[in-house]
Amino acid sequence: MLKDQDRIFTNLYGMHERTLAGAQKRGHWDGTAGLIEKGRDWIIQTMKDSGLRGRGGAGFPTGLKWSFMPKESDGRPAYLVINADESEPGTCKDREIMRHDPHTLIEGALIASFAMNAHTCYIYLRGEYIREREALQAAIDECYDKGLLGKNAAGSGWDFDVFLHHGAGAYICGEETALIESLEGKKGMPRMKPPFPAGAGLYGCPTTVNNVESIAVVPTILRRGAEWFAGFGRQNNAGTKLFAISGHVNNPCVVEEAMSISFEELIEKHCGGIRGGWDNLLAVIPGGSSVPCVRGEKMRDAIMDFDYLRGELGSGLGTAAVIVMDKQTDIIKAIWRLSKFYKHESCGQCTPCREGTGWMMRVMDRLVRGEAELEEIDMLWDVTKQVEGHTICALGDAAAWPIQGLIRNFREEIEDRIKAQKTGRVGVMAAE
Ligand code: L3W
Ligand code: SF4
Repeated sequence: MLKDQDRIFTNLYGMHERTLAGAQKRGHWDGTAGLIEKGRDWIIQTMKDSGLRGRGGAGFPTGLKWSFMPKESDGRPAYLVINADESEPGTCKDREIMRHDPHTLIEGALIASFAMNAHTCYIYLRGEYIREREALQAAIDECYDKGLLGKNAAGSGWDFDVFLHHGAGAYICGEETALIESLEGKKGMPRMKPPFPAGAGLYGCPTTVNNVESIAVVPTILRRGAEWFAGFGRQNNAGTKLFAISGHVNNPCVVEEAMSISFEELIEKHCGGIRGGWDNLLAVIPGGSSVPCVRGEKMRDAIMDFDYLRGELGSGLGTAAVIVMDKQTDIIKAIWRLSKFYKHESCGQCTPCREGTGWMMRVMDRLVRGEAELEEIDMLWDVTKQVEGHTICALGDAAAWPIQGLIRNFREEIEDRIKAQKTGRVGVMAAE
């Protein structure tokens, strides 16, 4: 279990003051100008050496991403955009940072922006995050008052401004290019990549979009050293990580732990175990709704990191939103509910996603009722394969993968329901 002194987020539960004075007592904004003085190359190299991989779902190496930004300005301004649109079902970790530890994020934004030659940072907040906006804005105002933002921010010689931008509740605006479109005042529709935002992002300028947690950990990594951070977790899966555990555990929570902790330890140490005991565990979605579910038996010894969950279990760490389902769950209905979500959130600009999400949801609807033919299971699998990898953004994949996980892991349950329906043995709950 991670020791208290190794936690980056020291106020996750709001037990301490979230004000500037409180944050400074906990070590934030300590020697910020000194870190900046060490220069861009040092900052980016330290981030690379730390092994930090993006905390928004894709796990792309943060230092490498920063290095894609032009070293010298070509006349265009550069931007840092912080993705605080946290909308992935099950995911509520960035919310805790913004509510209780907003200064970690603002200090990180200054350092990261300096490293990428950006004088401006936009924080794009999910529409429903009202309290988080208030907490962040209060922290930003305090920083301007004390000279930590604005001209010569924190005495670093770097002029730096931060603006909050509130979304309007569309999941797709968490996709980085849809977010950029929305920030520009347009409808939030993903762009084709390449070009990647580092080449042409906000207003056609070099832009890096990073998740809240990715930026909030930066000051501590630089203060404590790349080696310290890289010392947690397994190779290629470094650091500490926020896990948001929900569902059928005795104590759902958001907790910072070492990457690569075992699932069993995570649940036993922080969540008081599975509701009804381990024998009652049916399934787990280990990384937010976009990754495939895994059968409970396979999860107990699972290692909670990018490579294990993807390589060994065909799932993923995603946003590290761990959704636990016990044997009282109708797993077919649970995945149908996700299908409904993705159909609703598809922006509709590419055919496989616009049409495919509707198709998948309608077949899922019949599987929930058992009112389908057995062959339709394979047909549904084929449809997911037609969608996966054939769309502009990852929402298409995200709609396909949960269904693939269901068919891979719970085929027998789907078949049993269809057979039971045919023999009139079951009145199955309707998908509403
Ligand atoms: C320059 C290259 N930049 C990649 C950058 C790219 C992006 C990052 C990762 O989707 C996933 C998705 C969701 N030159 C580059 C380059 N980049 N190659 O690296 O890119 P990518 O394409 O791997 O992922 P993505 O499009 O950012 C994110 C999954 O995360 N997810 C997340 C859901 C929701 C939330 C939330 O609510 N906060 O994050 C969960 O699994 O499905 O697969 O910046 O520009 N050659
Ligand atoms: Fe829009 Fe879906 Fe295409 Fe993404 S995959 S661009 S959400 S239609």
